Amino acid sequence: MGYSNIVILTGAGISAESGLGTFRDKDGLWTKYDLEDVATPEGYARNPDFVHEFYNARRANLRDAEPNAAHHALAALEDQIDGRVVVVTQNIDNLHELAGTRTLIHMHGELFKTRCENCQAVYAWTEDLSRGTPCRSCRLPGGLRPHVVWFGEMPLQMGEIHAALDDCDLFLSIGTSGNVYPAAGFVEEVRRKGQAHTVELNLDPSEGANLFAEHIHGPASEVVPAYVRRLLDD
Ligand code: BV8
Repeated sequence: MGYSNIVILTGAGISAESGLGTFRDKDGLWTKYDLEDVATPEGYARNPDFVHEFYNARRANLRDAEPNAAHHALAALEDQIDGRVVVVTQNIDNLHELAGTRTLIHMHGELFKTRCENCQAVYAWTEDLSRGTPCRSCRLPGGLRPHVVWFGEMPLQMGEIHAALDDCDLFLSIGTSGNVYPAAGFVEEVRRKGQAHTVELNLDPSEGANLFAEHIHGPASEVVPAYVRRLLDD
C-alpha cells in the first residue's frame, strides 16, 4: 500500500558505515568515555576542557565523513515518493543534510553548531572549540558550548516531532538501540494511535524490538536502500 506520511527515526547505527562511532556497540563511544563526564551539563561544569576535547575529536572525524547508501536512500525516498517524509535524527552529525534530506529534525542538536551560554546565539562551527574562544555575537569568551542536547537536557523541536508522529502512517526506526528517551518511546506513541505500520531496520534487535510490527536486520547501507526500493515500487 502507498504510505503518505512517513516518519523516520535514525540513530548512530545509520552513520556507523560512514566511519562515525556508535555509542553502545563493542568499541562504542560509551565504552571509552563515561557519558556522565562528556554528555551531561554536570560533566561540562566539572571539566569543560575535557568535554571540548571530546567534541573536538568528533568534529574532526565528522569533517572527513561522507554519507553512506542509507543516508542517500532516505534522501531519494523524500524526493520520489508521493507523500511526506520527516527524518527525526538522534545523531549530531550532518550526513543526512549532505545526502540531501530536507525535512530533518536534529532532536539532540548538531555537532557543527555552537551555542553561547551568555547570549544564546547559535551558529555554525566546524573547528575546535575551547573555553577561551570568544563568541562571534556577544564577543565574550567562556560561553561557547557544543549545540548538543546532553542527558538531563530537553531534546529540541519536540512539538514538531509529536505532530509528525500523530499524523504518520509509517514509522521507521533505523540504527538505534532504543536505550535513550524520549526517542525510544516514539514507537509506543505511534502504536497507541494505532494507524501506522512500524518497522525496525537495525543491525541487531534493539531494546524495543518487540514493539515493532516488522523487523529487518542487517547493515543500514544494505537494508535501507532495499526497503526504500520496496516503498517506491509500491
Ligand atoms: C530528557 C547527544 C527530560 C550527545 C545524546 C525515561 C526513562 C529512562 C530514562 C529517561 C527517561 N526520560 C529521560 C531519561 C534520561 C535520559 C535517558 O534516556 N537515559 C538513558 C541512558 C536511560 N534521557 C535524557 O536525558 C534526554 N532528556 O529526557 O530530558 C527533561 C524534561 C524536562 C526538562 C528537561 C529535561 C536527553 C537525551 C539526549 C542525550 N544526548 N546525544 C552526543 O551525541 O554526544 S544521546 C546519544 O544516544 C546519541 O544522541 C545517540 O544517538 C543516542 C541514542 O543512541 P543510539 O543512536 O541508539 O546509538 P547506540 O550506539 O545506542 O545504538 C546503535 C545501534 O545501531 C545499535 O542498535 C546497533 O545494533 C546499530 N548498528 C550498529 N551498526 C549498524 C547498526 N545498524 C545498522 N547498520 C549498521 N552498520
